[in-house]
Amino acid sequence: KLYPKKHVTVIKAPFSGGQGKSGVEDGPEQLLKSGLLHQIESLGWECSVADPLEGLDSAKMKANVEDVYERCKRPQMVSECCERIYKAVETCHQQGSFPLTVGGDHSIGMSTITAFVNAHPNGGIIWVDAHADINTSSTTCSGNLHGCPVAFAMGLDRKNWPPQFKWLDALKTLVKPEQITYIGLRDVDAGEKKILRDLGIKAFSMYHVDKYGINEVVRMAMEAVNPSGENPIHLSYDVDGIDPLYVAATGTPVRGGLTLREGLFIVEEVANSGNLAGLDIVEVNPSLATTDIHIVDTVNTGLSIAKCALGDTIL
Ligand code: Z70
Ligand code: MN
Ligand code: MN
Ligand code: MN
Repeated sequence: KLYPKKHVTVIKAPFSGGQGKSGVEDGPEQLLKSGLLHQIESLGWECSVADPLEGLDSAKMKANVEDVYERCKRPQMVSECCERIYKAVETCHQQGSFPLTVGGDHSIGMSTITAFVNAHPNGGIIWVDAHADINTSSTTCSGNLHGCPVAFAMGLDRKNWPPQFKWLDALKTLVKPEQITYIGLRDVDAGEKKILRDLGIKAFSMYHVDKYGINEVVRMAMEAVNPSGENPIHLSYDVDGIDPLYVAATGTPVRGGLTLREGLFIVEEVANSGNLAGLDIVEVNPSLATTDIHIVDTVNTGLSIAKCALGDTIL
């Protein structure tokens, strides 16, 4: 059993430096305010909160126009925050507490998945997202580092990394192409498609969800990253993987996404395998709602993802 102590650490990552819009830094507080901790406890887990970005002046860091390296926007801010988040996730794995990292934008995925593979070198990663987030410092068109965390976690294009990423450069273990797969893709840049093809990274787009059904897609995804069935799995969940009908309050909504049930089934099935070792819930941006219903829908989707990860799903 991975977490016999049934202890969760909610790692708050109120971080927005990986993209331009503001508001995503309010995601963690919004989920906590809506009862995340109470929900976790009512599912029978003990719960504590970590706040690794406490004391940083995020607004000031985000406003620093000098924080640019070639195409990459805010490398200093992203690196500094992501290093702190890495350490918080690392501590969880060392202490046997389930790391539930709540964003914030998806840049922090570079921390959660590298901390995961350093604790579990044979682990597998399932990245649920409309986007592949595998642009390198050279292929990114937007310069937004939340479009790049997978490439950084894999050490791609390392020679062109902004010099700030020393902590990442020093890690013993990085993510290998066969350790990661995707579900929900539908907005992938041309440069990213080439990287996915060249490295042979398995990916299940919305086309595959339609063609095979979500049950078969999750089975294939788990088989891809955990062929023995015995290794831990980390789930990095960008809420924009789910259709904007259910998740409107997010930075880059893309039509034609997972239904709410498909999106939750992924989490239930990985949790049922007994191998779920960590979870990220990212890109909840309450300020991008146009009505209050949008906020309620989006936040409730985040809460449901957490519930499916930590609760028994069998009646
Ligand atoms: C695009 C880029 C992205 C999330 C947008 C978009 C990346 N590929 N990720 N929203 N969550 O800018 O690199
Ligand atoms: Mn662990
Ligand atoms: Mn996305
Ligand atoms: Mn993402």
